[in-house]
Amino acid sequence: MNGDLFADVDRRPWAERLGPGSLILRGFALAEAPVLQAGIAAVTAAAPLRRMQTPGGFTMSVAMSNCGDLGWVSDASGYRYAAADPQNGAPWPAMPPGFHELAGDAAQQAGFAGFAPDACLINRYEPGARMSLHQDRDERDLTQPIVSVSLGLPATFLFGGLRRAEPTQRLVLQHGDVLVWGGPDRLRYHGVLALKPGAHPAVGAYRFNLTFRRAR
Ligand code: MD6
Ligand code: FE
Repeated sequence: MNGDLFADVDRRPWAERLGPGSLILRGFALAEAPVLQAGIAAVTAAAPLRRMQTPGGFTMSVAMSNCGDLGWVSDASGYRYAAADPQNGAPWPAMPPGFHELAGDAAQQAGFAGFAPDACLINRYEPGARMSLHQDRDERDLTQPIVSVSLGLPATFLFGGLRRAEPTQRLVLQHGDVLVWGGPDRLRYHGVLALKPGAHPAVGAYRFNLTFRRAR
C-alpha cells in the first residue's frame, strides 16, 4: 500500500524552476506521448526528416522536419522560417491533433497564458547527434516563450547564460519532459550533448524533440 502510494507520487509530473522565465515540467507530456508519436509519424511521412546544411557549410547531425504554418529551415543562405518545405515546395503539414493544446497548456503552467504556436520544429537525434550552443533568435516576438517536448532516449541539455562564454548547467531531459522558457531567459544559450546509444521501450534508438514557437 505505502509502496504504491510513493510510486504514484514519484510518477506525478513535477516542475523544476531553472530561472525567472524557465521551467521544466517533468513528465508533463507522458500521457500524450503516444498521440505525439503518431503525429510525428504522420508529419514525417509527408515532410521527411532531413539533415539540413548550416550557413557555414556543415551538415547538421540532427534530422529535422516541421509542422504548423511555418517551419524552421537552414541552408547555405542562412536560418529562417518558411511556409513551404524547400524539399518539395508544399506547405508544411498542419500540427496534428494534440500538439497545439499540449504546448498551450505547458506554457500556461509556466505563467505564459495564451501561447499560440505557429511553428513546430521536429528534431530527431540518433546516437552521436548533438546540437551546439546557440540562441533562438529567429522569431519576431521575443516576448513569446518556447515550449520544448522531449521523447525517447534521454539527452543532456546544456543551459547557459545570455552570453556564450557563461558557464552552462547540465540537465537530463527524459521521455515526456517539457521545458518552457521565455521572459528574461528567452535568449539564453543552450545546446544538447551527443546522444548516447540506447533503446527507449516506446520510441526505440532515437530522441525526438518538438520545439513549439510563435515565429510571426
Ligand atoms: C533539443 N532544443 O532539445 C533542442 N531551443 O533538442 C532547443 O534548441 C531548444 O529545447 C529553445 C528552447 C527550447 C529548446
Ligand atoms: Fe534552441
